[in-house]
Amino acid sequence: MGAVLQGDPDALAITTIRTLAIDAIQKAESGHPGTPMGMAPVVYTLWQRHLRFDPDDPIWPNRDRFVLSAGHASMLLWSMLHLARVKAVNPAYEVLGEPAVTLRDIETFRQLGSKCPGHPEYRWTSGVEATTGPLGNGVATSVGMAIAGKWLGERYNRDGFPMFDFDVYALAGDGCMMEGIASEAASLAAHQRLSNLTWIYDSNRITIEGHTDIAFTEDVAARFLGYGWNVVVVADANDTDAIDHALGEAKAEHERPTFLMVHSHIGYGSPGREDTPAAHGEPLGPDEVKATKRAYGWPEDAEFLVPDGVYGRFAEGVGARGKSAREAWMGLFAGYRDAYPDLADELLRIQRREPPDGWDELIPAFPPDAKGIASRDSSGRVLNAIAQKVPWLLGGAADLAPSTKTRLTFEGAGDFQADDRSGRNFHFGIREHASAAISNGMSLTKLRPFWSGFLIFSDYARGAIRLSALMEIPTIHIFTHDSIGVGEDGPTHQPIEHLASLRAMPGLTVLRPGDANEVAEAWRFIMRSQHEPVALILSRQALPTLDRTLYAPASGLERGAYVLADAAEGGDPDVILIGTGSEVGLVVDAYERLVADGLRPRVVSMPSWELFDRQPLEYRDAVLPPVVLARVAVEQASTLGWDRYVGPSGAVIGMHTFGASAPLKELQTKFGFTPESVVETAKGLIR
Ligand SMILES: Cc1ncc(C[n+]2csc(CCOP(=O)(O)OP(=O)(O)O)c2C)c(N)n1
Ligand SMILES: [Mg+2]
Repeated sequence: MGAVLQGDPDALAITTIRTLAIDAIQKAESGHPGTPMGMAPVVYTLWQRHLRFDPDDPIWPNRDRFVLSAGHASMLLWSMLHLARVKAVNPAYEVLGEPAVTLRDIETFRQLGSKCPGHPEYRWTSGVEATTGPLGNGVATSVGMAIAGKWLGERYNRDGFPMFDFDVYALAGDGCMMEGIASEAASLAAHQRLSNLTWIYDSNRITIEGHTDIAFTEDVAARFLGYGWNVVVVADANDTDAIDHALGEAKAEHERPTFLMVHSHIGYGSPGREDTPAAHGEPLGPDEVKATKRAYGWPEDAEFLVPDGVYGRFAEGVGARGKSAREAWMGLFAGYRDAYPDLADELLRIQRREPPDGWDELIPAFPPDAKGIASRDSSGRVLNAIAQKVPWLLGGAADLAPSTKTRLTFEGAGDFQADDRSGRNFHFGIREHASAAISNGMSLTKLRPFWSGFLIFSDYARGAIRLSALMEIPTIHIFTHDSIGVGEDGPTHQPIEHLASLRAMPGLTVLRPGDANEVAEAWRFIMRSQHEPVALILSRQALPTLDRTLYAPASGLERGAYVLADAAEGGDPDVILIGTGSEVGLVVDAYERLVADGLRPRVVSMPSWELFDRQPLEYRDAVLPPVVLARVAVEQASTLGWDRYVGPSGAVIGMHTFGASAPLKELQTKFGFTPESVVETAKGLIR
């Protein structure tokens, strides 16, 4: 395998990174060689001379993080993980002896089963800190990691015990810089003075359609200066000493995040492709591969070559530094455990994604109340009850906390700011997409973050919500003002298709609790989830708190749907009314009217499709007996998808248009969300 090549060992290592990328992409006949070729020296210098990352334990809590925001350049990361001999970790967080990425994985880049997929996939390949590819999201996620680093340091560091002082690095391209989410996140990172954060900007001035002159002519460095970043420019990506020096400057900066702008050449070294858009996303082609290897002084026929000494070079650099840093930390932790057993216990629980004992002790039970309480309000109360017991449950809103009721109000909750890193209330600003991505970054650092906004604006955050689902991380997305129930604000603020679109997302659990006690159960589910993001959907308007001595207990929520009220003994119901969220109270009202009319209705509260779909068939059939075809679902939202629960002969009372600006009562009448209309529809179905 190995071959003796002469030359500077760092230069050999850098060319190995470049040629592994070139060969893997050529063999796969797909991929993005240009940026691995251009940025290999930068990433190599970062890892070799600065990154505190132990390949033998890639989940060590105080490791520096490296996020490849330019996810299309994945071969750069695969080469690094392979050459640094990073070890695999299993889902139980155990480090395995085997490599995270083998040469064989690189040879099967982009093929089914390879640990080297097209873009970095968190969970799939150890050493990947975040799933990236949707441009801009990686850098925004890195802001959440840096925030988490500051918060963890404040809570857990003690004199002589710097348990958390890690740095976060993200590599971004022109595309990341153009995306709005990066601007949102950069603005907040500067406001928060995240000096532990460095973004490396690969300024190669090329994107897919051509030179950036066609669409991107702003002064990016000036923009970051304007945000309040420390801006450092490196004129040549191949100048490893200049890169080293710039990274040192980033490290020495204690007030601001650092924006390290590196001028580079996409496809560096390829005689025919350098500085062209073709280098971005096409294999070089067999002839150009050879020509490029010749230009590098590399054997032109060698493929997937790792010359003798290259693994060793990585081991002496990132390997040795990472090992000694981790070992020192482990020693520190042993002392910390003795001195601060409670804090050490918290740290271990955080790593295992386990809440503290007694986390649910303060959750209130809500007494029956016909007037009721808005689910945003009951959620705020439950959240505060849990957060008092779970110090690392923290978050905020995109400038809507007074409306979303997510503020933590108990003594000492505080506001997270540059001058108070212990605060647990976050002001994300009016930046929904970044709010979700930053929360993802906090969750990837094992905190338990929530963020909130109006359901209508979940669209703005959708890219990052999707990544939380793809990564299987338990980010808590809270959305209030869930329907036309918003009333006077009108159609711009009334979600219609949002529930359907969130339910369409694999891996995201959508919870729309129907009263205050279902809200409490929703939070119990959320806190038990370790790998599952949720969208918690809450009302602005009051919802009656059901009398659970008359109706079934709210604990049925954990099964997604449950029989809330049923026909008297003696056989199947003659109609099933299904409601979610604010419509549960409505169907209960209709139920009482049908009972008074001598009929045998059943009410099913269905706060979560996803949880219900997971139940065994037996349970699902018990809730929705196949013989009962008369079914009415009521939801103030798009009807899309409800046919699977009501069947071909059922009915759905839902929204088929946008809403309107008017008081809620008038809207309910206009759009048919009245007990009379539910009763009439139900009666029409009963044969
Ligand atoms: C949000 C998003 N939009 C579009 C794409 C498709 N895309 C992938 S790479 C790319 C161009 C990126 O240019 P740049 O960041 O400069 O990377 P370089 O070509 O320099 O490697 C585009 C448009 C994407 N991955 N994500
Ligand atoms: Mg570019």
